[in-house]
Amino acid sequence: MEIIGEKINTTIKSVRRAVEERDGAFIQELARKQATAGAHYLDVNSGMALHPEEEAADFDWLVPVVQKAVDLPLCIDSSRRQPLEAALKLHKGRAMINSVNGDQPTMEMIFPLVKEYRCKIIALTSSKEKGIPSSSGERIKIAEEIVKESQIYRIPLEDIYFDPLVLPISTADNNAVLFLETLREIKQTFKAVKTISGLSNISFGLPKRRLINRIFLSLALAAGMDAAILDPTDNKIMAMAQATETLLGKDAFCGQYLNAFKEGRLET
Ligand code: THG
Repeated sequence: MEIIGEKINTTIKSVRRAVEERDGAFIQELARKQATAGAHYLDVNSGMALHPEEEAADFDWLVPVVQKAVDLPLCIDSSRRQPLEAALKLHKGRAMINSVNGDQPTMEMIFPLVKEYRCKIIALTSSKEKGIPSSSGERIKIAEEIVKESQIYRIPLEDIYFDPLVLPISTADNNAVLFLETLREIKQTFKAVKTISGLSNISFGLPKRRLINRIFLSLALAAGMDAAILDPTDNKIMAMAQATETLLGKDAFCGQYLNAFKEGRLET
């Protein structure tokens, strides 16, 4: 499983302050902690900036600050052109963009950037017109439109990470099942594409959210999910992820599991 560390996100108050005050040490500490914990990408979000120019200026500062601290590619969390271009110009390695959806103007803006900068791209199965459809069939239809448009630019299918979108289980009993069904159908329909999720919306409105999030991660991995946006400094979720991958036959001779044990990464 590929892990995208979620913690450099201005929806978190302490991070918002650090970005506003240009507190590089704080951001670099968050970056190092997530890298040490096993993140493969770091999500970088400055979505609290109201104006695109402001968000672009934040990325001008954030991208080099983070990449000076850790040798990891970033997941640029924006859907606006100016901030994305600012971030991609400074980024070292192959970035991921978070995200495109099924809106035609958004696709026509994002896919040329994906092509030019050889990015990976997270694609949400939603659109302005349809919102987040309540059936997996309608979500697959949006995914089909995204795949079709992406092929105009010859984006390799394995660089597209579909996010089937999680709605809280507290608002409809079927929301987790709907997510898992959509994920399986996307993998069956498009074969080479990847799947990803932020997971934590599932537990919104319930107590002991991390309990729900951890079990949901295991279920999603069993359904074939390739990547997750999560807090890699949460030892319990990382231990669960490792045990699940081993159980799913993705760990020859339990080597990674035993290694994680030796390094003390299974202590919860
Ligand atoms: N899919 C995609 N992108 C996403 C999501 C997704 N980006 C945003 C989100 N979901 C994933 N990122 C985060 C980042 C931070 C936190 C949760 C998800 C977080 N939340 C604190 C909490 O839950 O306790 C509250 C914030 C705070 O401390 O103020 O840390 O699904 N493509």
